[in-house]
Amino acid sequence: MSSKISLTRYLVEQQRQEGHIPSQLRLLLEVVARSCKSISHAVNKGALGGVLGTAETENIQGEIQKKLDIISNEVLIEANEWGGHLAAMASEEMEGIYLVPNRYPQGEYLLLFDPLDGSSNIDVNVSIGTIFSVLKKPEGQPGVTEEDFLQAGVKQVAAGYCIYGPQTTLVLTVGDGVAMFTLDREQGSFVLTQENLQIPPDTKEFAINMSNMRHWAPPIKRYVDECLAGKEGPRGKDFNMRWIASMVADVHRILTRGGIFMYPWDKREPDKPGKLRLLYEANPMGWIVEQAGGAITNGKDRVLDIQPSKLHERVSVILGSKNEVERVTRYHAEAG
Ligand code: P6P
Repeated sequence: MSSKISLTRYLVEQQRQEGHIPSQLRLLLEVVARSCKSISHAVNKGALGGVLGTAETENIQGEIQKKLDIISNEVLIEANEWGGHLAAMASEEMEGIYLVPNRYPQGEYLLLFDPLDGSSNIDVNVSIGTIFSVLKKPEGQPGVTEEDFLQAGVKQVAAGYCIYGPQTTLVLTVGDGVAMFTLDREQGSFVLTQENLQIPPDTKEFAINMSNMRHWAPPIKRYVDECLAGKEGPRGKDFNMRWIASMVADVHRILTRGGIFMYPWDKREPDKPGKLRLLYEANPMGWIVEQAGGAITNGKDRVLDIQPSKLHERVSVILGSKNEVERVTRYHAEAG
């Protein structure tokens, strides 16, 4: 009988073999995984749990919060604040950072998360997810400030997401490839179901919100027009299109079978580089994609090299199959 490898065993073996995961980081990742299990339980209850609909409040992004946005944020805060592995947290749902209360021991890690990405899909029963990123608190100065969170994506020590779909699946990297764990509801534990995921370098599937076409910059328009031209066009092959409006679900598909995901700059908000957030969406998803052999740029530069200037910084995102991302980047360079 093939022995099931739990998340705990996987992390212990990673710690033992690769030295990638100090004990404090392993503990942190297990607490985050348990938080995702609780969020999955609340999401799966839906109307039966009275958790659908809006909370009549706005988050820092000016977006109306769903009840589950707030529940998920609270689950992550309450589960992680007492363990002694964190110094502070930052969330898409909160304006400022959350310092671990003095009554608890302080740790050396910083946890950033989008507690429930794709909220517009909650009430229509389409996959949503939690995205998380772990940084080390900079050495030296006592206490924690927002500045400590402003680290480039290459500084991450762990990144992952949990998708709440037909299965609840946790996807994780600590810098040694990408592993996938499926929640075994009978055991109540995440079981390793795939490791060393690899994104095919080529694809016939692109993901973008086509309703924004008239707002795109020329290089994006050129790339999508060529995909739409199909085998009679310059690409010489037909393309398929997907857009789930849930980054976690689109990225999960790309990790599983390849593809390119684009949320580019557009002229609706010319002073903003894009819609997605750098610290708790693009960086964790970008590291996972790179660890699986894919690529992520903002059209010009590698996203993980970007030095953040503020906590809720936004960024243009082009990620997925390496050869397609490089093509889009080339089109930006040719456009000057
Ligand atoms: P649009 C969800 O709100 C999100 O941040 C991502 O998960 C998703 O890819 C994108 O926004 C969808 O945006 O403009 O198509 O609704």
